[in-house]
Amino acid sequence: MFCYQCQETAGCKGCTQMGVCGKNPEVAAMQDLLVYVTKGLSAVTTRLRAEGKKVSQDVNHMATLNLFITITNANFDEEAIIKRIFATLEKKRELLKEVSDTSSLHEAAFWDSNDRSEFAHKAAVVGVLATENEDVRSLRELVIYGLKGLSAYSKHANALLQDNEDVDAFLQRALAYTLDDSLTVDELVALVLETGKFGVDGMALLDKANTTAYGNPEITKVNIGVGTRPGILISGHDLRDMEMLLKQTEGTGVDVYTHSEMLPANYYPAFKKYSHFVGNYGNAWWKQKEEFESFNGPILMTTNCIVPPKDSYKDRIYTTGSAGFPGCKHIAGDIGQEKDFSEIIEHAKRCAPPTEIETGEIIGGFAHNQVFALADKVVDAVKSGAIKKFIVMGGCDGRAKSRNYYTDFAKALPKDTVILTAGCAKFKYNKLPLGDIGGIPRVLDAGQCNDSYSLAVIALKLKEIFGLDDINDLPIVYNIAWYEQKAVIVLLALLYLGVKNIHLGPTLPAFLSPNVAKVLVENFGIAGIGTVEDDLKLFFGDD
Ligand code: FSO
Ligand code: SF4
Repeated sequence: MFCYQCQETAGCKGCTQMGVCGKNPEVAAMQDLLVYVTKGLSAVTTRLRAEGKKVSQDVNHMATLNLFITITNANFDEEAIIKRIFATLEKKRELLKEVSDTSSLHEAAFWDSNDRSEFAHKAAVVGVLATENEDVRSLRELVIYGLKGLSAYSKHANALLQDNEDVDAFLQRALAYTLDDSLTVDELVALVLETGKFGVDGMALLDKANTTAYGNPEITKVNIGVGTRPGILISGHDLRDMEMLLKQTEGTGVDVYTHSEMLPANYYPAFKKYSHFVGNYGNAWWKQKEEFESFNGPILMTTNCIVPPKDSYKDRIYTTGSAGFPGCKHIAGDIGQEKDFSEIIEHAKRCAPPTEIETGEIIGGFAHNQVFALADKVVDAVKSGAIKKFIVMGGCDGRAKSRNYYTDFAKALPKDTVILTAGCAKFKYNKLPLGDIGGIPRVLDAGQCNDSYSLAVIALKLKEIFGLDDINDLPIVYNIAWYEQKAVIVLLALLYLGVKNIHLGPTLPAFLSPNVAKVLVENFGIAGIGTVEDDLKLFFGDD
């Protein structure tokens, strides 16, 4: 196997024996093949569109779910992945018949097999290392990882019956381009930026889907303690699953708690009305081994990040959507269908209530609409000098000890600074007593990693209010933590919006070749992180 798509990749180079995430070589191979057949499908759909033919939403959804399944920590179930490969090949076979001119289509458009014993052999020659030139490989993978993140966000919007054909058409076109040996390095760099553009569109689509369905996030104090009744813990990012779970648990005597990236569900008006929605339990994804144990009840994983479960609680894990783990029950349900969570609810009734691990409250809900409502206050604080700078510290959390940097950095920040965050990175500092500035909390949490879109919208609004020409003239600096491929699309979206000098940590991606890293450094000022002391000097000078 060879996989280097996430920040925790072995030795900052690549996982070759076994994934640090727990992905084994067999699953890695089937994920490589699923990406390859999705590229083939995309080559066919891209040709169909060029011929003026329509591609159905079902096919768009197939492409996005396939990529989503291959995101870090989402799906470890080899059999489920093999089923997706067969379904994709079948769909590709059908669509290929509709293509008038198949000349010059890549081999991936034609590759087919009804025999799963051929899959491992094919997977071995179509993985990441199939591209020999390391710069071309780096750029192709940068695009593919961005597209994986975009697929995840698209899928969540699709679940709320929102689609954007332009985003899907781009996604498939870009994926097909990663097969194309005639593309120059400059063309691939342009494709990277175009991916960022569609990243903005994809996040905007999801923002619209979420806020249309559930209202605008609002300032909320979230309980982090526990109740006395059995509970279900819901993790991942899918708000439609959250809605179905809340509805189906109502009046059953079972409470609902969010975990990790589902925390922001607490900020939505539509979810607040459920009195059995108790609050958030625990921290970021990587602490689940301890926290799932002490939760005592069943856990529903709606997306990544799954840590291979311990036997002691494995029978309490359920997956749905893109998520999967062998031996854990998967709850089916396509877009537009009501999922049946009754088995999880019955399971919860047999369990003890959660063991309390924390008490108190955390505050969040600072997505664009809420921040705009506070705009006068924020602008006054900036004008008066009460707020000197905003630091965007969104992104992901992870196991690496080096990530304690973010806790130390947050603690050491000057008291006249405000952290803007989104994604699970916040768990490194959202329980610190950082206080407020004239009533404005010093950590403003917009929501999930996709709500980084809100941070961009806020930045653009501030630029307008202050009458600036350049987003980089705002008193905002970027010190972002990344882990998996959703963070890649967020990064590409920020680059597309013209944001410069983003610091990315705790390490730079292994998939950036030295030359590609140089392009990012020279054109966008991308940099890694140093020590807290050095970085504070860098960001704040002698202020
Ligand atoms: Fe975190 Fe996992 Fe949301 Fe990621 S829970 S790491 S960037 O899936 O998507 O922030
Ligand atoms: Fe390794 Fe990350 Fe790939 Fe898992 S997703 S195999 S940890 S690079």
